[in-house]
Amino acid sequence: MSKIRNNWKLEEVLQLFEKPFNEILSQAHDIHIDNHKKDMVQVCTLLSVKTGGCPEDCGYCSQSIHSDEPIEATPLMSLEEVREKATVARDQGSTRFCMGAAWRRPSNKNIDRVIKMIDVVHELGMESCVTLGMLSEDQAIRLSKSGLNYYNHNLDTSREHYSKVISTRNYQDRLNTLKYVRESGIKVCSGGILGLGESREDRAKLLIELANLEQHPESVPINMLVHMEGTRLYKNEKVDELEFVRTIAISRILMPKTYVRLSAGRESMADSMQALCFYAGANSVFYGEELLTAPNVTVEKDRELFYKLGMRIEGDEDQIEEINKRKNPDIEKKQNIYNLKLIN
Ligand code: SAM
Ligand code: DTB
Ligand code: SF4
Repeated sequence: MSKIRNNWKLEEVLQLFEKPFNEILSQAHDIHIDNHKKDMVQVCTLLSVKTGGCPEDCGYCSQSIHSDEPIEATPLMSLEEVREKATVARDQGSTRFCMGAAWRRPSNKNIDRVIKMIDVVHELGMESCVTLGMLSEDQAIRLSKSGLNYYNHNLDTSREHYSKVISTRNYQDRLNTLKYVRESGIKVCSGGILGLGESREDRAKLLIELANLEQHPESVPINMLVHMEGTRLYKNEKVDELEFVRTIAISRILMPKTYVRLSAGRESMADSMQALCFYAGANSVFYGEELLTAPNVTVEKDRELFYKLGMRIEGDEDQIEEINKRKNPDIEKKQNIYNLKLIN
C-alpha cells in the first residue's frame, strides 16, 4: 500500500513533472490499482440550483456579473424541480448529486433551503455534495448536521497565480472554508482548473497545497478550462493534452486514496485522451448532459466509452446486466446497453 504523505516539496513534484510520460503514467497506474478497485468509475451529476448574478470576479466563470456576457441570473430553484432533476440523475446511474450555487457566500436563510434539497438527494439514495462559495464555521456545522456528504470548494490554482484569476477574495479565504468543512466532519472536495494561464510550477504548487493539507481531500476535481464567451480568460491558450494527463497522474501519485475527478472539459476531449486519464488514475467524472452552465458529454456517449474501456460505474446495479451482455456483444445488444437506463 502506498504511503500517505503530507510533506511534498516543490523540487520533488517538479521532478515528477519532468519524468518521461510513460514512466509517470505507469507509476501512477500502479498506485491507482494498489488503492482502488480497477476499472471503476464514480459518476456524479451536477445541478446549478442558483445560476448567475455572482459578485465574485473569477476570470473563467460565465456566472460572474463581471463577465462581458454574464449569464442571466435565476432565483434559487424550487424543491420540486430539484427532486425532478435528482430523480433523473439517480435513474441514469448517478450515485452522487452535486448542487452548485453562484454565491460569494450563502445567507443563513439559503442554507436552510439548501438543507431541504440535501434531504431530497438522500431520500433518493444518493450521496450529496454542494458548492455554495465561502462558508462560516457555523454554516459548515449546520450542513454537517444535515448529513451532507461532500463540500466542493476549489483552490483552482497556486497561491501565487490566484490574484491573476480572481481579485474579490484571496487564497486564505478559500483555505479557511476548507478548514471549517473538514472540522465539521463533511468530506472535502477540492481541486483546480488547468488553462488559467498558469505555469507548470503553478500546477505543481496547486497539487502540493492539496496534498499537504492535514488530511487529503477525499475528492479532487481536475477541470480543463471551458472557454466561456465574455469571460476574461476566454481567449486563453489551450493546455497541452499530455500535460493535462500528466497532471492527473501526479495528482494520483500525491494523493493515492483520493477520488481524482476528470471534471469540466471532457466534452472536447477525445476518447483516447480520457482513456489515458483513467489509466493515469482518474476514477470519477461528472455525468449528465450539463455541468453548471456548460454542456457535458451525453450519458449515451459516456456509457459507450465505459463499455469500450471495460469500465464499470460504481454502485450501478445494471452493470451486472451489462457485463453479461458484453459476453455476446452484437450491435443491437450494444445499442440496448448504451440506452439501458434511458429507455426505462
Ligand atoms: N460559487 C461557488 C464557488 O466558486 O466555489 C460554487 C460554484 S463554482 C462555478 C465551482 C467551480 O467550478 C469553480 O471553483 C471552478 O473551479 C469551476 N469552474 C467554473 N467555471 C469553470 C470553467 N469555465 N471551466 C472549468 N471550471 C470551471
Ligand atoms: C468542479 O470542480 N467543477 C464543477 C463543479 N466542481 C461544481 C463545475 C464545472 C463548471 C464548468 C463550467 C460551467 O458549467 O459553467
Ligand atoms: Fe461566482 Fe463560483 Fe463563478 Fe466564481 S466560480 S464567479 S464564485 S459562481
